[in-house]
Amino acid sequence: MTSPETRIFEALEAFRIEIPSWGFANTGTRFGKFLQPAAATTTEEKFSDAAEVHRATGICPTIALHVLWDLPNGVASTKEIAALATRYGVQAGSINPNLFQEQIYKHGSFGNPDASVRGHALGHTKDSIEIAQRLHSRDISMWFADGSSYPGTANIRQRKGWFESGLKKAHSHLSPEQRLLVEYKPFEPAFYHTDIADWGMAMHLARTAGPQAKVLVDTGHHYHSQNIEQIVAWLLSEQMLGGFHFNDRRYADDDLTIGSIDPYQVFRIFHEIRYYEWETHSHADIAYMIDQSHNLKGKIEETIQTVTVAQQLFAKAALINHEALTQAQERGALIAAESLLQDAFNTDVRPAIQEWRHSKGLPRDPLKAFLESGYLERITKARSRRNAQVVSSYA
Ligand code: RM4
Ligand code: MN
Ligand code: MN
Repeated sequence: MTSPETRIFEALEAFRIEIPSWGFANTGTRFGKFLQPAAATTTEEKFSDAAEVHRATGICPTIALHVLWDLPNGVASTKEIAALATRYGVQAGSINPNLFQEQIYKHGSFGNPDASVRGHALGHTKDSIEIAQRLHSRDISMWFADGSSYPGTANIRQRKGWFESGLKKAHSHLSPEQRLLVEYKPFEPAFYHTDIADWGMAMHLARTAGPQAKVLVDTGHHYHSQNIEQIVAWLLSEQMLGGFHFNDRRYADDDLTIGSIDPYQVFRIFHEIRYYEWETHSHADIAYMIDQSHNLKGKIEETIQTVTVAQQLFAKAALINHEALTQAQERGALIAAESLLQDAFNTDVRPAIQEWRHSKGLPRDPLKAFLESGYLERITKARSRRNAQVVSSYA
């Protein structure tokens, strides 16, 4: 077994995490928004903020984009995005079609009973695939708000069929290196049934769509006490895990900071991935992404905090001795097996991570470096007037 520090260094070399453009914008709850003077209101500002996170941490080279919010002119916006990527040194990451915001989607998108709405949704998905192609971005992330809120109001089987054929059509537009990620969520905004409610439904639809479709696990999209790492282990074993949207939750889809409520869970997820890789001598091709919106905390600071916590939990999982774990599991040595996880989780990996950062020419303390850079003061001054004018009411 190599030294803990070497294991951490090796793990960190490979660990990159994508941050969402919407984490820098003014967002809120369904009751209203609390505006922040430094929030980003343009795509350029989002790229600029993401670049600061990457400068401080060194592990966020890509930014997830939401088509309607970041590319308002669709395919025609790609030139502008490509220029921003060059200017700020952050590449476009996953492309997220928006199939929930427009009025026509009141009764769904791919599952809408109206064929013309389903056609419109597919057209937007095709455009999103083209946007991704032009930006050399691999993953198209499909999240659907589709569902119904009252029993008897939707034909669940018929909608399943529409999803099967819609996703199959979408898949046929992918170029060979692209992937279609299918995200699931048990409820919200629909409160009776959601068309893709869990990982089994997402996996079925991904398999039906074609070989380049995989499942996206958003950690906030589960019922209470669901064993997410078991879902992860099963998806890995089925070669169907495409990526993650990390966030934490206490009650529903709260989009709280990763690890702020249950860091051990994120650690257990990372452990399942690393255990799989060790056992299969393979690299699990997984997109690690953050899906959080920061309503109350400062957005850039919060994103740096998130990335730092993710890195720590990943490093902790790298400390588990897989040989010893396998032997303990085979012997039925329960306490020995469990202790291997607990000891790794309880190790303070922060000094080793600081050393790794230093070896890469990165600041040892990313948040401190950011706060000392003067960037926050500059953007607060430059953006506060515009942010004060944003309409923020719920109704
Ligand atoms: C959803 C889901 C999606 C995200 C939207 C905005 O709850 O997590 O991934 O795109 O929110
Ligand atoms: Mn998500
Ligand atoms: Mn969500």
